[in-house]
Amino acid sequence: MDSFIEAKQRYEDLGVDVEKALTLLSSKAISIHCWQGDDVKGFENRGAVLSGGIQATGNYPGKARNPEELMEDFEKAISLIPGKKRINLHAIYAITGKKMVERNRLEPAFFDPWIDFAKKNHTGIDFNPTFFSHPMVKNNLTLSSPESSVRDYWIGHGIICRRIAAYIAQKMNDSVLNNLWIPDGYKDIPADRLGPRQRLKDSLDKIYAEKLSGVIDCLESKVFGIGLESYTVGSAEFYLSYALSHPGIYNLLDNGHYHPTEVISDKISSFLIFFDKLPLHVTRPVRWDSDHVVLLDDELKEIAREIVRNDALDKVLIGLDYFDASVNRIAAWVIGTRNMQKALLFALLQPIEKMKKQQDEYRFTELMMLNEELKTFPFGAIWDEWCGRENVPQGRNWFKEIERYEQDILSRRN
Ligand code: RNT
Ligand code: ZN
Repeated sequence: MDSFIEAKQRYEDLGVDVEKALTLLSSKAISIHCWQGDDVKGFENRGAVLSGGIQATGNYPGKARNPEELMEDFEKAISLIPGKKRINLHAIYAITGKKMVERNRLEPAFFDPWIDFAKKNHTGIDFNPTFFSHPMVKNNLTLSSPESSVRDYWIGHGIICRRIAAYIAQKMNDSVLNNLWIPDGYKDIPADRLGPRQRLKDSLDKIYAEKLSGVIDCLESKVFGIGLESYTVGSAEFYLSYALSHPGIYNLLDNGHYHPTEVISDKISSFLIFFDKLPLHVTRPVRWDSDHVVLLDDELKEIAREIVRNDALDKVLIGLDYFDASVNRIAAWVIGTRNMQKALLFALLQPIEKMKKQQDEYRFTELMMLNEELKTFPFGAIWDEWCGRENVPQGRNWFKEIERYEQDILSRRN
């Protein structure tokens, strides 16, 4: 018997509608971050190194060196990933030709090649201003700097990036998530915690003053960065409070931005009660915010279960955020994105109503049993079927394409 039919029967015996699960999975877009392709370097060519307390470690050969190579690599990755996709851009990926353009002078047209790329590949686009890897980041400070010239520079960048996002939204006839993350913080115990946060609030008010259509604004908090271990201006409480007091601005959860034993799966339901959208950065922190490639681990499955069982596939905007330079970068995209989708499928194949009922009727033993049995259900056969229907390689067959691409294209770069 066909292994899909057999697997489907097992799930249907539990009351799970497998066809409905596959339809829902096909309709959920994952926003794939362009910065995995070149270790968060971008195209500015100002010789700046990655700053802001984040780090891409490793030196796997063949990284993309220019827009053409990054797009070529991205296209390869996209061809091996099933389902709906969005591409997530950062301002430093502006295509300015040979011109060196200041971040507060970026023009929407610098993103036209990306718009063409997205249309050709049938993806959406998301956007991020870049507040790091730049000489105007003074002492790791941007929007909260005590120097008004520094703040003004970055406010200008924030304003222009929202306009770029609005331009992309209009050209794509789709909304664009515009996520703001700043590195601002201190290595050692600050003498003043309030001042920087007050200045950040004032800067944000200026950035968000303009009403724009098509842009979904969000703010990303953090607990610490490398070299910024003692204090982060844009903390979880700061941005949550800002978002709650500014309708239309959302709080993004990056699962690498909390204490090591703190998980975001438990936070999702609370956000869903108070916000109509919840953007995520899905990553894998290993001991710190290391941004390892997303694996199909327990927390990823729990995040997916929270999204699915709370009927929040439309509300939770899933974006990925990792940058591993120690492995084939295209494979990193494919593995991480497919894992996010596997986790969603795993969640979609759970008899949710049955399990909620078990909880409400205090049948905890039965719930524990079912949860454990589901772990060894024939999930792989359903996954392979979906990949086949989506016209991408099944199982590990996609890796042959990576090997060929590495040999034909990546090995020629140095
Ligand atoms: C940094 C944040 C942020 C960046 C990207 C490149 O800790 O997670 O989202 O990773 O903007
Ligand atoms: Zn992030």
